[in-house]
Amino acid sequence: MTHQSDNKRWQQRPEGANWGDFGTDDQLGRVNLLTAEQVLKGAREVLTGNVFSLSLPLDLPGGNALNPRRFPPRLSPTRLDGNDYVNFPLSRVHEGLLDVISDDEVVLSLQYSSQWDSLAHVGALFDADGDGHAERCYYNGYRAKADIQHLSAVDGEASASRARRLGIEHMAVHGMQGRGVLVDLARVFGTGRTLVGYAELMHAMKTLDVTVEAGDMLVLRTGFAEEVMRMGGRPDTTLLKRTGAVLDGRDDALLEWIGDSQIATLCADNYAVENADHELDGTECCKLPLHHHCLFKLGLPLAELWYLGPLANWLAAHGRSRFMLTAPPLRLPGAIGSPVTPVATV
Ligand code: UVW
Repeated sequence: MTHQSDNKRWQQRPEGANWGDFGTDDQLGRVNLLTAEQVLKGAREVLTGNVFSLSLPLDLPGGNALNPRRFPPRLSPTRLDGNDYVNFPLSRVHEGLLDVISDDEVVLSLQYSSQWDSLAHVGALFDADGDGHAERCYYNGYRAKADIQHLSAVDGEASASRARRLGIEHMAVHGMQGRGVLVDLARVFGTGRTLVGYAELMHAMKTLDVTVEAGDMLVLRTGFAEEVMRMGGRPDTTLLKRTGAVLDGRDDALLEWIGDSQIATLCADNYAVENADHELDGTECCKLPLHHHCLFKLGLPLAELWYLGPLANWLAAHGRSRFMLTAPPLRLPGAIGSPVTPVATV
């Protein structure tokens, strides 16, 4: 069943989608639920002033083991007139000057390590016009061709991409601050691979006595990033595929709960949040059904590979699950994802 509309961008929206609910031209989706009230709720969780950085070092996991398209950052000096600007003595240019200057740049896969997915990351083929013709669409009916541009390489130039709509900068400008709620799946299920559907998530929340409310930033600790950290840049892919809980994006009840819960964001310490390793049997709509549901249908940003161990251990030791979470991505116009250094204050 679809929602009919005279919306200028789409005539029908996917089943279970919230397109239009935050406005015709909305580009924030569930991030709209990170209101001033949510920030105050987060601030009320600040009782000790202790701060936890939730980022892995951005050159981990190491190599391209988790995703063959993504490589560790490569730092290099900026250059001027043929000179590398690292330990550059200005006396070379102006005699007598004492200054020594270092300055660098980076080539970075934006979703290599601790990261946000913007709403431009995963779309779907969908007949938004209701004319029997499926097109490449993203959240709120934005279209691939006009809105998430891919400029192919011409005349030896590198190809370019630019999200004219739904780019990460919208999340950066909003601030990405609110009340974080941690569900420590590793504490309940251990650090071996466990598929977590609705029943398992509810069991974990009940066991840990965690309540999630509308507007919360849900944070799942599985132990995956801690294993990545232990591997110190030499990831053992076989072991990592057996490490930690992953959400079961094929579980409709789980997807329905994510829809009903009105959480603002879904953050995890693992790769992909959901199980990305299952064999396709030809019956499924999508390779990444949780991404499809969250990013495409609900405008609900996903975060991956956050480093949650120290925070989770501290919260458990103090009988808590809530904290103030501040996690702005880079304000990089047109980017599809972003590295992030989230900060939890307790
Ligand atoms: C993929 O392409 C698998 O993306 P993500 O890092 O969001 O899981």
